[in-house]
Amino acid sequence: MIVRRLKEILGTKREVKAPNGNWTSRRFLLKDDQVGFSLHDTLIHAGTETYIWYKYHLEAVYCVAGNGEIEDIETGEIHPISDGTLYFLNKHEKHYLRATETMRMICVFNPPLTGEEVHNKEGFYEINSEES
Ligand code: 9YT
Repeated sequence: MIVRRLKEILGTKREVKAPNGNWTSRRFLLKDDQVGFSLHDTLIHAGTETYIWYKYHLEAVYCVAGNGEIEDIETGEIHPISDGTLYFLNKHEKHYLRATETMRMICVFNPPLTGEEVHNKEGFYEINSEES
């Protein structure tokens, strides 16, 4: 059994901040934990807009606090997000994530992140295809 608490993650390598300051990701489970996915408690900071395209990952996101919206760039659809909203990027959708009020999101990635990934210029996390 693995038991971890947020206070044990804060200030360690498992707390990853976006270089542009838009989000802070507290990574509870990573590839090394060998559970087949990674699980993060992520804050999307108020007033930010982030372009994201998870080219290699599937991501499920469940909002437990705050509010904002996600825009599917291809369709132009905008979905409001608040406590109790789940979205799942099952088609690697390019999107904008906007936070009106800081959003706390529980994020699950498959394949799992390995550690300290941040978005590259194209908005995705690199992957080492030999590893996964
Ligand atoms: C919801 C989302 O994709 N936010 C960006 C950060 C990412 N989820 C992470 O690494 O925790």
